This record gives sequence, structure tokens and C-alpha cells, in this order.
Amino acid sequence: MTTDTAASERSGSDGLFARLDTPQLLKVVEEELATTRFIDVHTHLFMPSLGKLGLWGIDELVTYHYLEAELFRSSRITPEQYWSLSKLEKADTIWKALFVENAPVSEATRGVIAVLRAFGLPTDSHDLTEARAFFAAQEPLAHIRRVFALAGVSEVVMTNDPLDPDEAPLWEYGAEPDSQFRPVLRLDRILNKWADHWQILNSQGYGVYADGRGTTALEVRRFLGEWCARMKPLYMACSLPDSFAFPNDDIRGRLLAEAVLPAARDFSIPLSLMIGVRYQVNPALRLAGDGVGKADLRALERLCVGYPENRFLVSVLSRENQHELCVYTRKFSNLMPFGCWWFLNNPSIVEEITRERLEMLGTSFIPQHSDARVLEQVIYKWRNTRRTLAPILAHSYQLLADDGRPVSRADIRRDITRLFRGNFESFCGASRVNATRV
Ligand code: RAT
Ligand code: ZN
Repeated sequence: MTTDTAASERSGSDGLFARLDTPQLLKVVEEELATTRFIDVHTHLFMPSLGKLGLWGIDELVTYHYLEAELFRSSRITPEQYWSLSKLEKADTIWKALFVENAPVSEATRGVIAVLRAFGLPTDSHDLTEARAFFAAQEPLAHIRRVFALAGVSEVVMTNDPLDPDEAPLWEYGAEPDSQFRPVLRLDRILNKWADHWQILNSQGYGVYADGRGTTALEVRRFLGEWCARMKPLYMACSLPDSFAFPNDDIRGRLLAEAVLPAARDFSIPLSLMIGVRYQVNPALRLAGDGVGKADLRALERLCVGYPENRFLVSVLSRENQHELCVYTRKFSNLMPFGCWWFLNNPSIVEEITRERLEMLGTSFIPQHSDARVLEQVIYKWRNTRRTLAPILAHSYQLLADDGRPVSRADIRRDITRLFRGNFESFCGASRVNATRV
């Protein structure tokens, strides 16, 4: 840009640098949110070369576990009866109970409606025939591109499990990388279910033991190193119970301290901790059977203090832990809070958490991730995030203007890019491979 052009942009009332007045603020925030392509920092989506692991289409959307949990509130079907159905029968059962016999006003049901509308499909059908025909006719790669464009995301971050018997062999055979789907090395089977998985490592030639003695930690570190070299993950990740404590002499505590944290340092990648799950409070609901509990975040404090060379991406599931997480974030630059996770991803709670974070952290956090399990969910999840966050951001700028510092479109663009891309890129050291703007 020449000096003359820059100067005229600065002085022009519609220019990037002109200070905005109150009626313009919300509109400009909405426009900048709409045209910035976000990085979705945590999903359960899979790149095309991981084949059938990637879920998409109407039957997967309707049988999302968030909706399965809601089914049993509005139908007399028992979990046992439900699990014995085929995928199509399950989808038909949920559609009838939650979309035909009731208005789909919950966040998760409304999301399916928003996806149908995004593709111009009827939202009030009595059955799923037309939607099924539409999705069956899509060419997968073109469909992914269209979905990403509708969602306004440039790339999504996957959840890749080196001990998943369906996934690991695909990586071992050299699954084709895809710059739109970035890998993450997930550690739940190692850190949370060691008793069920140590023998797999052992059978692969790693000198590990059930009780973690001897060479176990060193060998887990070697295993993680080999998987980091194979997958090139942006970070390692684990979900953790509300009872998570650190340091701890249990197997999780020892593997975390002696294998995971050193491996993350070896590869200079962050560790993501998602804290606060009460696993399987109702096992009959399977994936939908987990609950939430308030955690003691002093475990996180000890990690941040004790391991300054490590970086921690953190999401906490309990509403009651959110304020503490903000306070810890103010203390530790090796801590990056992200997202409003799972039971928190509802407008009322997202609004509260995001206001609190902006007030306490400025723009130094990652406001949201989608946690999508089914490809098309990114459309409604990111649409909802933009809709909820626009007035919150506009309100922050309004307060700032009232206090004497009106902002420009350039300020807003810089902040939104930082929140939804830059903070993640710089925290992970991720290279910028995809276009940042529509
Ligand atoms: O939000 C979810 O889908 C949960 O079931 C979990 O998968 C959670 O997001 C996780 O990554 O553990
Ligand atoms: Zn998740």
C-alpha cells in the first residue's frame, strides 16, 4: 500500500482505519466475524485419507450423542431398545421424537435445523427421505470444501488416537496428510486407561509394565516420540476427570510427568488438558453417558509453575471452574484457555464465559472450538458462535469508546484474527498454510 493510499484509507469514513461510531460497531463486528476464516482448534473430524472414520450426513447428524441424550427425555424408548436399532432406525426414532413430536429448540436439535437450511433442505419434514437423498448424492471432497466455506473455517484440528485399532494402522501405512485437517495426538487411552492398553504397547516391543515400573515411562516417551514423528501433531491432548490431581503417584501422574511432558518438550508442542469429565455417570447411555464435575485447578497451577518449558492449552468443563481458569491464565503465559466445551456450548453460557474472558484477558485467549463429530456440524456450531459473540465484542468496543478510545475496522479485524487464528497459531507454533480471509 502506498503512503497516499494508506492516508486516504485512514481519513475515509468507510476506510479500514476510520474510527467507528456506535451504530456502525455491531455491523462491522458481524462483517469481520463473517469474513475471517477461523481455525477450529478441536474437533473429532477426520481427513479423507482416514476413510470411514470421518462421519458426515443426515443420519450421523441426527444420531449425534448430544441428541441421543435428549431422546430419552422425550421418548419412552429404553437405551437397550435404542442400541439394538440400525443407524437409520436410530435416526428415524430421534427425528420423530425430537423434531416431529416436539419443537427442536435445544441447542443440539436446532443445529440440525440450521444445517438442513444451509443446504436448502426442508426443515419440517415428517421423515428424512429427502435429506438422505441429498447427502447420498454429494461428492465427498467437494462437499468438504463447501462445508468449510459455509462454516467459515480454513482448517480443523482432528483428534487422532494412536491406540485406536481402526485408526492406528492407517497412520502406519502412511495416511495422506491434508492441510485442511491438522493432526493431534490424543492420549486418553494411555493416561486414563493404561490398565487396558499397556499390553498393546508391550506387544509392539515397548518395555512397559502394568504398574509403570522400570523402563515404562522412558518407553512411553519413546512411543510418543515415534508417533509425533509419524503424525506431526500440532499438540498432544487428553481429557481428564473432575478428580484430576497433580502431582500424583498414580500411573497417570507418573506417565504425565515422566513421559508426556518430556515428549511435548522434545517436539516443542503444547499439551491440551480438557478437565472436568465425570465418566460414565450413566453407562447405559454409552458415549452420551458422561457428566461433569468441578475440578481442583490447583493441579493446573502446579503444572504451569513446575513445567515452565511446557505449554498448556486448557478447557474446563464445569461452569464453576471458568473464573479460576481466567485467574490462572493471568498468572501463566504458558497457559492458553480455549473453547466453551460440550455442556458449556450453549449461548447463555458461552456469553457469560466470553464476557468474563474478555474482561480479564483482553484478546489473549481462544474463544471457541466446535468439537464437531460430524462434518456438517461445523456449519451450525460456528454460525452460533459468530451470532453469540458479535454483540459481546461490539459491547466491549462500545465500552472502550465510551471511555475515550473508539476503534476502527482495522482494530476489530486484528482482534478477531488474533482470537480465532493467531493465538492458536502462535501458541502451537503452527505455520499459516491456509487463507485467513474469505
Ligand atoms: O463433546 C464431546 O463430543 C465429548 O464427547 C468428548 O468427545 C470431548 O469433546 C472430548 O474430546 O473428550
Ligand atoms: Zn472433543
